[in-house]
Amino acid sequence: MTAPLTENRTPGFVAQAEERTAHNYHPLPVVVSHAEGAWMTDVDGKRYLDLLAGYSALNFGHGHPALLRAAHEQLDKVTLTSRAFVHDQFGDFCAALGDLCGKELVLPMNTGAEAVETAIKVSRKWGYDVKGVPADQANIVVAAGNFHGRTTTIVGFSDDSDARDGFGPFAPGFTRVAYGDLAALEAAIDDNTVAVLIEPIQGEGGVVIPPEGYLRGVREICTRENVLFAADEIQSGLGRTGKTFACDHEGVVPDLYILGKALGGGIVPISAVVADRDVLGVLQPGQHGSTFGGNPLACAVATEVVGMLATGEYQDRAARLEKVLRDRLEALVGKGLVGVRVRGLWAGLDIDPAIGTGRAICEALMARGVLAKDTHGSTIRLAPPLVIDEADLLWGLDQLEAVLG
Ligand code: IF1
Repeated sequence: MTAPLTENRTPGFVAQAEERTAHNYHPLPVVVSHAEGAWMTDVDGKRYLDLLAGYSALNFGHGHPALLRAAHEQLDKVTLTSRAFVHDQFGDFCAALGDLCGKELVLPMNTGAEAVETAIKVSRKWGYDVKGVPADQANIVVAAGNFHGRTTTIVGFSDDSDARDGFGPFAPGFTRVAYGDLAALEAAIDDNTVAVLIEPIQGEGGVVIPPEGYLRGVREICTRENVLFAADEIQSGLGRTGKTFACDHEGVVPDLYILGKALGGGIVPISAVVADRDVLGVLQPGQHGSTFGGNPLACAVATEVVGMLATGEYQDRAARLEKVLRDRLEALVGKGLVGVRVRGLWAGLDIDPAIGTGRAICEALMARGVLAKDTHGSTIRLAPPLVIDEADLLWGLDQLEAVLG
């Protein structure tokens, strides 16, 4: 679709997209054509500050030079071999990611949901082969308010009716307990429990941070009960909260790290389950796989991502800017916000319903050149790229203050 830049090209693109796609999203009417760092530019040349960062898939911003360089170099060599063969990017990626996590083995997949499904399969097989759970009797404890992806297994243990209703029947073997409640979690564990699967901070739930000590409690209970602790760090991990992993805030090491989103640098989907040999070693050839899992292009970019995280500079930056974010947002409580939760460069804002819905606030922010996303009801999640300039972050928060005012 081409037209002179002078006229407003957005409506045509919006209508075209709406006409030819399933309506499983209700996107804001902005049509992005370019992006760099924390900024996106639409088809009419208007610039927007990106405070969503692809739901934390763009922790390093749009078009990070080192990541683009890694992608461009690999594009001209080989991009896909399948796992029927080895390739020269694979071992370096697995070693680098395993070292970042302090674990022995890596199982690469593509999407977050695939990695969560992989963690569920591996945990069950570990239960049967190692713990001695009777065949097909394994259960996994999950948290209320969870979001782990959109497959039917995963939505089957969701308590979000939008995500779940209409997609049954669902897989058995999951027990849901209140998030943050260690007594409920302990009570839900029985002899057939093979894993506890939780987000260290719940993203879709609106950046819900559990009580201090919760993650240590989960760790202690799982160790004592011989149950795997599977941490879904797909959104909370890789620098977002000011640490490499959200579990690091409590000094907790899970048995399985489930990673995705930013691992692909905002360029290519790659996810992974990272664990020691006593867990991932339960898999034998032919028992799990993926056409694109661990492909050369994704591994080349992800190895660069891991290298960037190994310096700690992005984590430190998120930790430093957390104070800026927290101070400005907490000052808005009672002035349009009724609740704020902040950890690193990640915030959940509860909008005063009297002011408007989360969607209405996001539309008003869009008119001011800021892009954010509402989650349930009147909560908005802010997750800028970790590379955002402090001045740009402050400008974005100025726009939020103006919209709430
Ligand atoms: C959508 C939510 C966020 C995730 C965690 C696994 C996955 C996700 C903690 C699955 C994915 C995405 C999915 C996307 C919007 C976004 C989202 F609103 F859906 F819930 F971020 F909060 N674990 N989250 O956050 O990863 O398969 O998507 O690669 O489905 O609308 P995926």
